[in-house]
Amino acid sequence: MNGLRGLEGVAAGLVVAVLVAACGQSGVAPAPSPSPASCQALGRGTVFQRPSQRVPPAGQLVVRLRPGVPVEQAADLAGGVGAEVVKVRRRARALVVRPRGGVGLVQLSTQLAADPRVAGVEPHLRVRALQLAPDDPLYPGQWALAQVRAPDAWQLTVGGGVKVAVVDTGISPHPDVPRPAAGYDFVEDDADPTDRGDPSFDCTSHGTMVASVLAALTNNGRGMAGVTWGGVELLVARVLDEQGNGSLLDVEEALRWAAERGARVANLSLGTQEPVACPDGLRAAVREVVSRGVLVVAAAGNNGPQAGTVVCPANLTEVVAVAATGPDGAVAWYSSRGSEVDLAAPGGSALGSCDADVRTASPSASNPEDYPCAAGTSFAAPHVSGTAALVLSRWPSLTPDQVRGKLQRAAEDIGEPGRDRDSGCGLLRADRAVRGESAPAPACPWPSNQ
Ligand SMILES: [Ca+2]
Ligand SMILES: [Ca+2]
Ligand SMILES: [Ca+2]
Repeated sequence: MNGLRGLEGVAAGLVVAVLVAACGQSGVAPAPSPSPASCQALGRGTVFQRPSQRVPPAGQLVVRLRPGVPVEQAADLAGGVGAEVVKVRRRARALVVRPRGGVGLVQLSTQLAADPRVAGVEPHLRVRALQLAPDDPLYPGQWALAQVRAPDAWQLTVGGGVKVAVVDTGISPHPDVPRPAAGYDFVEDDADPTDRGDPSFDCTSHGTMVASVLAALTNNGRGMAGVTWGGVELLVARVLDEQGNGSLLDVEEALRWAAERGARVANLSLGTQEPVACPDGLRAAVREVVSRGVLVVAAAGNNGPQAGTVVCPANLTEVVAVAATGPDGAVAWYSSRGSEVDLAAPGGSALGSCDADVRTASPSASNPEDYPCAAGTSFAAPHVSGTAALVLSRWPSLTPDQVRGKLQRAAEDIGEPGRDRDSGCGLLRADRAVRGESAPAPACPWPSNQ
């Protein structure tokens, strides 16, 4: 029995839980509290919207025809040099072409310019709406996006196409959150990762909240904005139950599942209750998926402010451990501290107001389109995961260590000068990261796992 008790003790320490410090008010007055059973039917049949694709197509040329050359010759002209016609513009007497079958753009341009029918060849320049900010009504209050300079990063990319795994409580349908590209439920061992919601929090879904910070549909005139504008492909692994409890073995399994599906980033807004050492099996799984191209990002924990409080899996060297900041840009009181902290990102002050906490999207029992505000390192991690996806959308061939190095060098040194136990390499700077720039005086000048 003693041996069993001892094992139970170990097992209890390795149960993972969501890292919410506080889950505060939403923007909408709640309806009378329903029974937990009513949570299960919430949000079904919701119509999802995707934002228009804003990533410009690369590698196209505009070909201007000489006077008298009929535009009907477009296909013949392009086909003769291994290109295909994307579109023809009669009034401009021009066509847009792209290379086919491995022909380089420079070579194609040279060949086209040599054709006697061609007056000139030029790059296909793109224009964009000159808006200053997305039109989502809650966006002006989202201090977290401003703190990491996401709007400047969005001038370059909104993260199209990168696969990001959200390993969490699953996901619930919400009109401002993209539908997952793939999912699996490791709690119930089925293919449906739907989160039925936590009755103790008005049936809100932790996984949906985390996914919304990372990927809320943006500039859709609705609700909130997310770091990647909904442009990423979400791989949803449900490893935590409605109350946010789960097993580290399922996390291990989910990481490999995500790697098999081509995830480039895995977000783990979860951890052990206490700052225990991770089991060797989890470490091996993390090393394996990192070697397969997955950057693993985890919430540092809400066990601050003493040093040595970073929980598993964030305390693994191979994992990017994320501390939480409040709207003042300083590390929040609850955020776990220790040498394992790598970066700090907005997680809120846990003061129970949307001014101090992080805006999220999640259906609740009282409102299928709720936007609750919450605090915790759970909400700091997806800011880093989302920014990593933005970086990968620009440079898809980067390894996880290279992405991590870019994020760490770009970070703003906060707190004590240099790398410190509260913020690691400092506050996330999405703008510098997607430009490939280092901070003027980075706390972590080199990619560092130490
Ligand atoms: Ca299920
Ligand atoms: Ca939105
Ligand atoms: Ca510092």
